Amino acid sequence: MTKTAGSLPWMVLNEKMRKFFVLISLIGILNLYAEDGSRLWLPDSYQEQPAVIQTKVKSETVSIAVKELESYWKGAPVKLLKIKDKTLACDGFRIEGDYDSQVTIRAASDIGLLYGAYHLLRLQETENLSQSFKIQEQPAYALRLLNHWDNLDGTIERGYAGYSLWKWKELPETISPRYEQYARANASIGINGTVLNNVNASPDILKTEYLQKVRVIADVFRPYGIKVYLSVNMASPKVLDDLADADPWNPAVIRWWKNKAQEIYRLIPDFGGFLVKANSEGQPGPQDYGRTHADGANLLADVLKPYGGIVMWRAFVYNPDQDDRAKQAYREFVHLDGQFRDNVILQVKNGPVDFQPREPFNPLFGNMSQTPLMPELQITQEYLGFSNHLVFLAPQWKEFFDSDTYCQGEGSTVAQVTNGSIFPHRLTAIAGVANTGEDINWCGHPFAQANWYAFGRLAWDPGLSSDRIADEWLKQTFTKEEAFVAPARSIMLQSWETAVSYMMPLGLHHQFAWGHHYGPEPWCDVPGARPDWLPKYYHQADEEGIGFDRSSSGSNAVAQYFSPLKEQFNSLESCPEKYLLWFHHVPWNYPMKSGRTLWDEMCYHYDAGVQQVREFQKQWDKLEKYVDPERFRLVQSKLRIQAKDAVWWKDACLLYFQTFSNQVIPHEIERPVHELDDLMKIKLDMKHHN
Ligand code: BDP
Repeated sequence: MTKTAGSLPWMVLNEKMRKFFVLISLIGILNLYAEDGSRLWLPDSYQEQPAVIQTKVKSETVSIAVKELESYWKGAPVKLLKIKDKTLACDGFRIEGDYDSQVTIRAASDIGLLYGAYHLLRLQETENLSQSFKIQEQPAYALRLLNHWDNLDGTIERGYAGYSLWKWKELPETISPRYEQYARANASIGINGTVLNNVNASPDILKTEYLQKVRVIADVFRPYGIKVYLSVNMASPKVLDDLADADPWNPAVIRWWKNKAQEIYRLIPDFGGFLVKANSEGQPGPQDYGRTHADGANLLADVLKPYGGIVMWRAFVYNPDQDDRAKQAYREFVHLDGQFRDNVILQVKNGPVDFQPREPFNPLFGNMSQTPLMPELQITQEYLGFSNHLVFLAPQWKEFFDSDTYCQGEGSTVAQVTNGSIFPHRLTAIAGVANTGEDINWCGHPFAQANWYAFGRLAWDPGLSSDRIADEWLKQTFTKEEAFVAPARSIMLQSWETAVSYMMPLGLHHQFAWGHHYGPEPWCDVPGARPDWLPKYYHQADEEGIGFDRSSSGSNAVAQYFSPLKEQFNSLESCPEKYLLWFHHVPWNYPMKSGRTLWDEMCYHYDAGVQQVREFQKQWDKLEKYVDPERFRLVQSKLRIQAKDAVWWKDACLLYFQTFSNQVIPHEIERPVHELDDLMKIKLDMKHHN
């Protein structure tokens, strides 16, 4: 549009026309400005004539619902009704009506009305709403949380979108406008809680000075239905107030936490609770004093209980002296089942190792019937190309939610064992490690926003398909034009498998460069390093073959799964190929289902990954006319990085593993363009990412 106006010969235009075109150009510029990605998926086209919205409910939350609908709803008058209805418990809502005559949103709570309003706007942007409609929605998990790994100095552990959104130095006096924008974005997808600080928690967060800052953030978030939680360091009483120890059984320690809880709730009456990483990767914890995880969690649970707070105790634990890191969480936690207070929930990463490109589900799911478990997913792409690679994570999370644990026979999926339907726990929750930062577009890569969006939507309803989520996100974020949406959606839906192929196909895992986890370093050897932090520990490549033997003849991690899964994973023949090298050490010449040998199959996977990224580039370039130049170019240049990185991954892994397999790379596939020696010299300077 601006191009046409700009290319007209100015000299021939009269004054009126000139003004008109100046105006059009300005609108064009403003539009472009608006497409810096800061808008996220939220509606932006204000209407001159506000929609008619009726309600008798008076609250800040409902005022937001009214304002959003007045500004963006283009259909018939909307009524917001608060009703008593058991089928609408929690945050649910019902929407009935007709786009052209009358729409009614009913909910049992104010936040339910706000969620209903956002849902209605989402439908307007993504569906054809001319018919009458009736929708009822209820979230699967009661608590839907983001975890920020943000440090108090403004850096973010594993953050790839700039510094933290939380401006600790400016608070409590200065309130960044982004706090409210953040709350609005989260509320629009049903997220209702946020842990503000890193799980590797600084004790300082519990100082009065910081709590006053936290209070200000909590005040901004409250009308959007978002509760604030904090990560706490178990050594806090010792570090902050010189107590002799931090033993959870020490009465002075108990008193300290009691007083702290009281102070917090005086400032923030609806404070959500604590998230704890204890006795993991060097963090202090109850085991330092011979106590168990349950002792530590229960201490905190007891002090939070009178105020309705909860404890999210992480099960991410492993020690270098164990034979298999993947087994440890199960070993440390299953025997504690039944020992936790009812306001404790265990937060468990989706897989048994650590957010790898692909992992089987963590066997703790389904194995602790007396204790609520909450899945922890990683939205930030620590192990998937940071904010450089386009990787849509909904398919990864769907694979996890839909995995059958068999804990109560067939059909006991991870989603069902965690959402309260198989084990009827009152407390149900889910967390995602956030990918936001102060970058103007929030997440670094324009498509990384889709992962924030997908997390919220799946936390609300894990039954939604990846396809539907991609479709919704694209239509709201870019355009509804099918000629754009269909190919862009297809890129998104393939992108995770693609990344798995060029990084770690067939169950390979943790082949990352030391520390920052960006590129490949399967050869990595750091003198004195913990063995379980080195790729060799995981790939176990030798002249015979490759892969970690977790079968009954190896570490026997398979035994932690229910039958028939354990038998299926245990046998080389029945183990799904996508997990093959996770569970087995497989000979290079092992015949795969395709008829190729394992070595050839690996080569084909790496190559397919590279070819797919090239295909994404071609597809994206064809979409130029549908996308504003700013986002188009940013995605284009990120895809170039991704294509280069994919070749880097392929060459590094194949050339290195070839030194064991001693076999040729099949002649049909693209030849390496690097020398292994050169790749082995690469040392990225990634200080900020560590
Ligand atoms: C690993 C990250 C590390 C985190 C840790 C955790 O590399 O930065 O602190 O997980 O979740 O994935 O505690």
